[in-house]
This record gives sequence, C-alpha cells and structure tokens, in this order.
Amino acid sequence: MSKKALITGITGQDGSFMAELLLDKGYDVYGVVRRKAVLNYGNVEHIKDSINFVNADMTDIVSLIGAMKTSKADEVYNIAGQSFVATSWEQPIVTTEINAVGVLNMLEAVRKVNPATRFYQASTSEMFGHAQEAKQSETTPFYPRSPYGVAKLYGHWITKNYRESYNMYTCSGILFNHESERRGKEFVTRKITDGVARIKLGLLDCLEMGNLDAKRDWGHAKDYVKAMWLMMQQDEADDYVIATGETRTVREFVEKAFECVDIIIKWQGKGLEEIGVCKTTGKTLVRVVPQYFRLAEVDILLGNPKKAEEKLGWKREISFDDLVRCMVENDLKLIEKE
Ligand code: NAP
Ligand code: F7E
Repeated sequence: MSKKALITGITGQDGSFMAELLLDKGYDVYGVVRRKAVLNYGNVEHIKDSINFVNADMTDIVSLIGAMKTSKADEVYNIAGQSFVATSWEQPIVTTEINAVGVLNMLEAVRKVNPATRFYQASTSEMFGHAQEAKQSETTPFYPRSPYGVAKLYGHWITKNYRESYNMYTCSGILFNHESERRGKEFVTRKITDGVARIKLGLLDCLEMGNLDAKRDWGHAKDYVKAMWLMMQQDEADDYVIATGETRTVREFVEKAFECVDIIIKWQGKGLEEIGVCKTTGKTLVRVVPQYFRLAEVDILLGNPKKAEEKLGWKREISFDDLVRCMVENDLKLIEKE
C-alpha cells in the first residue's frame, strides 16, 4: 500500500516541490489549503489533480485534527508558515499564531489522532539571527532578530519537546535560504531576478533595494526538499542544518543576475547613496532606498551542512550560478508571456 503524506503549506514554494517529490516516490499526497475568496492552488496548480486537498488552517486545531483523520498520514511535512521576515514586524501576532502556536496545534493533532505519524518541522537559519559562530551548525546558540525568528524558535523547541516528552518521531530541518522560480516576489532573490528581467525588456528603469551588504547562504529549494524527506526516513528523529556552506552579499546576487542578461554593474557611492550603473551605458539601474531596510538586520548567515552530508548522505546539487540563471531565465519567459 502507498504511504500517505500530509503537507501543510503545499501551495507555497517548498510545499510544491515536496508534493512533486512525494508523488514521484509513489506517496498518496494530501495538502492543507486555506479557504480563499478566490480559489487558487498557487504553486501546485499544475499537479492539482494528483493531490487530495484538505481545508484547514494552522491556527485552528479542530481543522488540523480533521486533516489528520482524513489523510491518515504516515508522514506530516509541516511546511506552512508566515514566511516573510519583514511582515513579521507589521503582523507579529499572526506570525506567532501561525509559526509558533500553529506548530503546537499540528503536533497535538498528530499526537491525538496517531502519535506514530512522523513529523517534519520547517525550522530556519533565522533562529541563528545575530550569529554566535562564523559557521552555524546544530550546536550554535540561537539569537533570533525578528518576530519571525522568535516564533520559529518556539516551533523548533516544541518539536524537540514532543520528541522528548512523548517519544514521537519529530524532526526539524534548520534550513538556510533556498530559492527557485517559485519564490514569492517580495523576497530579495526573486525581486532581483524579476527586476533584472523587466529592465532587460525595457519595462523597468531601476531596481530599488535595501541592504546590499547582507550576506546569505542561498541554495535551490529542489535540493532542500530532498533533505526534508531523508530526515523522515531515519531510524531515529534528529535535527539537521541544511545549507550550501557558501555565503554571498545581496550585491553579489544583483551583479550575477545582471550578468545573466549581459549587463555589467559598476558600483558608485556608499550606504544610502550607493548606486549600480551599467558599465556600458552609464545608466543607473540599482538604487538603495531606506524603506527596504529591516528594523533589526541579520547581517550574515553561513551554514555548516556536515551532519546532513554525513548522516543523511545529502548533498547540494544546484550551484549558486545555476540558481540565479534559472530564476532570471524563468522571469524573462514569464514577462514575455505577459
Ligand atoms: P511560502 O512560499 O511563503 O509558503 C508558505 C505556505 O504556508 C503557503 O502554502 C501558505 O498558504 C501556507 N500558510 C501560511 N499561513 C497558513 C495558515 N495559517 N494555515 C495554513 N497554511 C498557511 O514559504 P516557503 O518559502 O515555501 O517556506 C516554507 C516554510 O519553510 C515556511 O514555514 C518558512 O517559514 C520556512 N522556511 C523557509 C526558508 C526559505 O528560504 N524558503 C528557509 C527556512 C525556513 P497560502 O497559499 O494560503 O498563503
Ligand atoms: O531577505 C536583504 C534583507 O527577504 C534577505 C525567508 O525564506 O530566508 C528568508 O528570509 C536579505 C535580508 O529573506 C532587500 O535585508 C536587501 O538581509 O529574501 P529575504 P530572509 O529575510 O533572509 C529565511 C531562512 C527564512 O526562514 C524566511 O522564511 O536581503 N534585502 N534589499 C532585501 N530583502 C528584501 N526582501 N527586499 C529588498 O529589497
């Protein structure tokens, strides 16, 4: 008989890649969707006929118990979240309800309906925040810098606590930034690749950016969902850092994205005065504006994926250059279609 998996957050970036991976492996896939005024399957539109959708919300334990009973899941991938850090200052309560209490709701639904169900929690490198070690691993102390990071830290610890209290198979993936052509356009990578494509096609004059000095460890989401699945197939549940082990500035991402459309950027000025100009035409293509700066910034993240590589046999396959190129090429195609 096929294994059954329940994915929360199935309409998002990671949920959609997870659904594809599990369908490929022969699972019966159930996906939690929220009720919307206009029905919309987000990133799983193309595979919606292969998925069993269940109406539920992370903030409503009654609906999550219902999702567990309907799906009879062997594995729960708890990927749902209010995932945009900047929004967590504007909507701290809802971020906490979804990213902290929502995890407890899902764990309790699993425990009530079938405690033998395996549970994956989408933890994050944002829990390291003001990083206490140059390379962050499973033993690095946490120091979140946003309501998002603080809420996720609760989700992380309550997942560990259910493992220790009830002897349940609950694990967390501490995932560093991962991107793809399905990334929301508010995140810096997709904002850049969409903006670069629009500039190339003459539809935008200039990209307005926040902190160009922030450094992130960026991988491809397709590689990262493989790690989530591997974590759920072990003899014992544990937590793992998933990262590339490389870090780059936002400025470098901008340069690389422009290179993909044969534009070389030269930087002039400093801080809020900094601009990026086209080396050939001298036209300003990037400007720094205060509104995209964070109230408290995470300056640098760099993960150490050694444990996942050694214990799970996981390895990142898609390089940084290929990630940027596939996102730019996809945005060029999408905008040309528009
Ligand atoms: P995403 O594209 O923003 O997807 C978020 C998903 O969560 C969407 O399907 C959304 O549904 C769902 N959701 C939000 N609130 C919900 C609620 N109250 N009830 C039910 N579903 C809800 O995010 P992502 O990039 O795929 O990230 C997946 C998870 O990993 C998130 O928890 C995120 O915080 C975490 N994470 C992401 C990264 C990264 O770099 N991508 C790194 C570490 C951790 P709608 O379609 O209805 O909005
Ligand atoms: O910002 C800087 C910004 O919004 C990255 C989520 O998936 O990864 C993601 O969180 C950096 C920050 O992602 C702009 O200040 C500069 O330093 O793409 P982001 P994030 O905050 O790192 C973690 C691991 C998660 O768990 C989250 O769910 O880029 N930055 N200029 C900008 N950021 C944005 N969004 N827009 C700008 O214009």
